[in-house]
Amino acid sequence: MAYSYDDQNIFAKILRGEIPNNTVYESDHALAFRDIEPQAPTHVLVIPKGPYISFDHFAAEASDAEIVGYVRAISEVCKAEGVTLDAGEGFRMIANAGAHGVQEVPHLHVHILGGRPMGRMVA
Ligand code: DGP
Repeated sequence: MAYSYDDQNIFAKILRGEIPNNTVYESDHALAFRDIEPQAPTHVLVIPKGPYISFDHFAAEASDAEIVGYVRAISEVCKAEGVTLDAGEGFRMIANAGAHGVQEVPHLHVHILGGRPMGRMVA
């Protein structure tokens, strides 16, 4: 692997319970908590529990159980927040990666944003 996981990143510390967080969902493979700087009425970060920096690392190295568990966790959070197409008005998922993606925390996380109409995507 060209990149090595930094186990001192803030989300690793949250996973170890060293930093408090506003948890909304937890399973064997994933943890979800509210973003500290919310950009929308719903702004939840969903992270896998394993040491993955980005989606490409996760897809290449995680077990099938971890991948299914992570996807289901994202779905459960959307349902619990009432933003699914069945229960609400929809949402946006964003996963930033690396320097060009402007990833601040080097542990894979999906942002779930909802509760208001999003702007059009612009780079
Ligand atoms: P990104 O650019 O995708 O890496 O965004 C990282 C997000 O993490 C950003 O929206 C702010 C959030 N964040 C950073 N530090 C903390 C923290 O200590 N707790 C929580 N809940 N969120 C954090």
